[in-house]
Amino acid sequence: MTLLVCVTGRDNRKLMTALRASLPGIAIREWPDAGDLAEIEFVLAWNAPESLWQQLPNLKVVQSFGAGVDGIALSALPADVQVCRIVDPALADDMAEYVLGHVLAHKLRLGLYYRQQQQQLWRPKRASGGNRVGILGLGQLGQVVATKLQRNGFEVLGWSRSEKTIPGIVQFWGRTQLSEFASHCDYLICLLPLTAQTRGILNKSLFEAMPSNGVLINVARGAHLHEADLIDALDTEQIAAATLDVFASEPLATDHAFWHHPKITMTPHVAALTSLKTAVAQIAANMQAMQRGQPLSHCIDLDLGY
Ligand code: NDP
Ligand code: OXD
Repeated sequence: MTLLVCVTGRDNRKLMTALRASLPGIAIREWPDAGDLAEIEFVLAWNAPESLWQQLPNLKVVQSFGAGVDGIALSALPADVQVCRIVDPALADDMAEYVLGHVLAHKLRLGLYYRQQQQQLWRPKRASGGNRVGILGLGQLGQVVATKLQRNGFEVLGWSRSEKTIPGIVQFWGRTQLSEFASHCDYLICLLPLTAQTRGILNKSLFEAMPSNGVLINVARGAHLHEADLIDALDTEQIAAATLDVFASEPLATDHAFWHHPKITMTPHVAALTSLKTAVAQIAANMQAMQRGQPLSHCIDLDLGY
């Protein structure tokens, strides 16, 4: 039984050491040095090449090295393969802190005062009055973010795929309720998984539905956002500002228009970083569960794509 690590775009030395310590006796290889592909049953993946999946005749499990699974070409996987992801309460707490911090930064106009300080300008203004925060996606992360915002005095609205009732949250669901939901959001947080249904969802029609004081915070995936529509919505004052942690292409190209846009605040995909310790514990537990023929943890629904 062999585990293949195909985690691209990062230095994997600590990850490989931690996996070997947690899974003694298991052969662990790092892509592209995959050895005999017929021996590989379990792949730990992050932005793995799509061509990999058809080369593994005995693949049983693909484990994402993060909360999202969009870096795994689900449609290229054989039908009986299970796909799992990392679910970590500490990751959700980090996300909640990030979102609260950025909502408050906009509410208190911190960006404006940082810029005014550079110019030695003294122009006091009352904090923005908007208090309604809408969260697209009320899953593992969205629900923790919602609770944190409620505890800090915000009115929280949520939008999800299926109908649900969460105490204290004004709930909307399905495409038909999306515009109505957006019309009530002073702050709109995207915490959706990236799927065929959610790609490009942050677009002109959504921005048109939002109030003109509305602020977009995208912490999900860059491909949720139609970039030109955002710039247009900001330039025509359809919405007021945006905070972006994720981008269609990362790192963001140095000549991208977002870098210097006065109404855009950016961070380099740091809203909630996967903890190596938690991730390795979950990967090892799933690898061992597979060996024993037991159920795996945090598997996604392949039909839904999340
Ligand atoms: P979950 O799978 O737990 O939750 C997904 C939520 O989105 C659910 O509420 C689901 O609805 C809703 N949803 C999915 N599809 C649709 C749809 N078509 N229409 C409406 N609602 C939909 O995901 P997590 O909360 O764990 O993570 C969300 C995303 O956050 C990840 O996929 C990843 O992209 C991103 N992320 C970003 C990080 C960062 O650092 N920036 C760090 C970690 C994750 P329902 O409840 O009805 O099923
Ligand atoms: C994740 C991420 O999905 O870091 O875990 O974006």
